[in-house]
Amino acid sequence: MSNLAQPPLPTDLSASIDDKYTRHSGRVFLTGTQALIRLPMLQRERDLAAGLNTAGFISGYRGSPLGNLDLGLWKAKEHLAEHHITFQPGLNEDMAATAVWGSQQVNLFPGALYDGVFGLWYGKGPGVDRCGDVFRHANAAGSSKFGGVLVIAGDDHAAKSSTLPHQTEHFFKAVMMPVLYPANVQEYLDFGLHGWAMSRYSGCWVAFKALADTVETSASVSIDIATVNPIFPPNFKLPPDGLNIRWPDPPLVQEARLLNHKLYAALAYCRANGLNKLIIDSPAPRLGILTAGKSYLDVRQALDELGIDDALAGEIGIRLFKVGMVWPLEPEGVRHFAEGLEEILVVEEKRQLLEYQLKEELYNWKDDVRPRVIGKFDEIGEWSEGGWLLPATGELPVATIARVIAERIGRFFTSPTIAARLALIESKQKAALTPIVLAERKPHFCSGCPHNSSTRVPEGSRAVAGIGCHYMVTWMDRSTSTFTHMGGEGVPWVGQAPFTSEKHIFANLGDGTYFHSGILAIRQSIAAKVPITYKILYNDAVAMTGGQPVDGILSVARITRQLEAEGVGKMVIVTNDPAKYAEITDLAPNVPIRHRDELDTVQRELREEPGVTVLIYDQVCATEARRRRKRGKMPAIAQRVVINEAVCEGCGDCSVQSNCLSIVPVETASPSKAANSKKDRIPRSTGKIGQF
Ligand SMILES: Cc1ncc(C[n+]2csc(CCOP(=O)(O)OP(=O)(O)O)c2C)c(N)n1
Repeated sequence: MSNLAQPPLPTDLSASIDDKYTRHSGRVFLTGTQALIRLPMLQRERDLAAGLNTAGFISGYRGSPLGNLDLGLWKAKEHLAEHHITFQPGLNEDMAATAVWGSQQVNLFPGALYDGVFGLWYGKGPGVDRCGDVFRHANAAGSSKFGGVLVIAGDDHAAKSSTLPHQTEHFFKAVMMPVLYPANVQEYLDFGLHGWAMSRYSGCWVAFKALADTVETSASVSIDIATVNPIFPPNFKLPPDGLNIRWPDPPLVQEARLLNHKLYAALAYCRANGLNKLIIDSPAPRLGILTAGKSYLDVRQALDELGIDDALAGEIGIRLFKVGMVWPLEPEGVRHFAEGLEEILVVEEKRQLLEYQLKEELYNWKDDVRPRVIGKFDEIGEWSEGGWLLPATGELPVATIARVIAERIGRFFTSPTIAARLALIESKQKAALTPIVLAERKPHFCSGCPHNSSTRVPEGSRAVAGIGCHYMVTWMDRSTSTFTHMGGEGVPWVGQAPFTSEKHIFANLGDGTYFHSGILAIRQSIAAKVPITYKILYNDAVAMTGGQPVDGILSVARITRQLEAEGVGKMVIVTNDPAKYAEITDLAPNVPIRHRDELDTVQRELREEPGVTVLIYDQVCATEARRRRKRGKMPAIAQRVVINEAVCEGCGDCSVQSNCLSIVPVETASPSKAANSKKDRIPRSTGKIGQF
């Protein structure tokens, strides 16, 4: 599909599941996530081969599309240990980045056991946003000579699994961190190794964009460490004291080093190693297409669907340039690419990053070389709603890219084939926009999920949501609206309470989020003395991202003691299993334990209390419970409720009460109450209710 170098075919055809981490040459089958796990092992192998005794340090925080990375790293524990790689997840992204910063300081002090420690940070877009302060400081401080830092940012352009779409390149530009954007799994390995080499050479931390579309794909890739051979630019003059981390290091000196040298060193590295490259050239070039990452693949697909192969592209006058380092944009390569072109179409997802940089590189360059640059807008630059050429919202469909390419080449080249292909693409796009199945399948709590019960609020009250599976309550008829980012739960109330006649609200807060940062939100509410009840939904798992444990020690008892020390008012534990508390002796004093059947009463009591109160809802995540039972770590369910079809009148109340999707309506010969009722709820229900 592309001109990217293809790895050689294997000669040894034996295979095992562990090959991905143990093979030293040839090809292995990897997902993007597995490539990120193998990558530090390859780095250590490369270093050893170069006579360096290095170690690796990985830290970060989970979140899609990097939700499974920590699970994979835990599974690969032995392989990582063999390669002297330590994985220590952060309590949150910021703490993780700070720990990675530390990995670059190892060789500043006596006692270092290694020549250097290469660091790897990971997190999803909102986690990157959270790290502004630490990234700015740590990038200015720099990498160590035989360490280097790679910052893996998981982006979700279409908010498929996020509360907002995100694109992190602009953030990295703000903290002046060079950004690599791999297009496929092979480039995860190649750019990853280049990233560390560039980081060591330039002293910068190096960002690495991992999009769901690439990190969640798999491919057969080459893991030969010899395929990537970093070249340190021979003609680039480094300052005598180098660019790496040191101490002491005054702020203005750091700023000057970064702006005067480090970023230029990164550009020189990019140039010397051909990270940006011309993929298709033409003897008589007219239209250039500049693109990167996923968009590069989309451009290739668009050309393919238009029936334009590389040879025809050259004949038509198309030049295609693929950018590997999207910020800062290396000028020599793009100027060379631009020379002789009439027009350049920049194809990139979301808000423009390459387009502005390209214009900057060309504007004052040569009076006679000034190709038109279009991308998000055409040359008329209509800044009006609907004026976009390649829209920045949502995802950029291949059909849109194909249409724009066809239109732009249509000015000097037409062919019946392209016209026919375009018509086909457009009709397919139209058909895709008209769904055949109109039913929407909204995500819902799992059957047996404690949030089915815990997220109810008593009549007359309302709740606010937070990040986690429980966020889905905002889609249900449960008086719960608005939410915050992870760790801000309930705090908007601090800015509302003084200005409203409303007396009290409930705020939902998952235990994973409490541990990540949410305890600070509670502290803020205590400081502001607002009347609020935090419902800490203790399901003993970071459920939404795959059921990971919190990254340290947490228990209901610990939470009660922490919050008592913070100064909260009344606390109550509500649980499906009060009996287990007979053995728990380390709760904070005066914390009653109530059965979940009393949830409504408890909430009515707490909303009358002054200040910040806390309800800890203790019931294990249903999916986690299923896993534990399967592994023999939790007793089997002793009691089940069965709905007998023969006596069920089909009132539908079991569905309403349990909120459980596993209760399936069954049509029987006898009439159902619900079908006759005004509400016309569910015709007839039957099913097993486990633990809901
Ligand atoms: C800053 C940030 N980091 C990571 C995420 C990804 N994320 C979404 S939900 C979630 C888990 C929340 O767990 P918990 O609070 O225990 O709630 P549960 O899913 O168990 O209901 C995470 C880590 C995010 N949204 N924001």
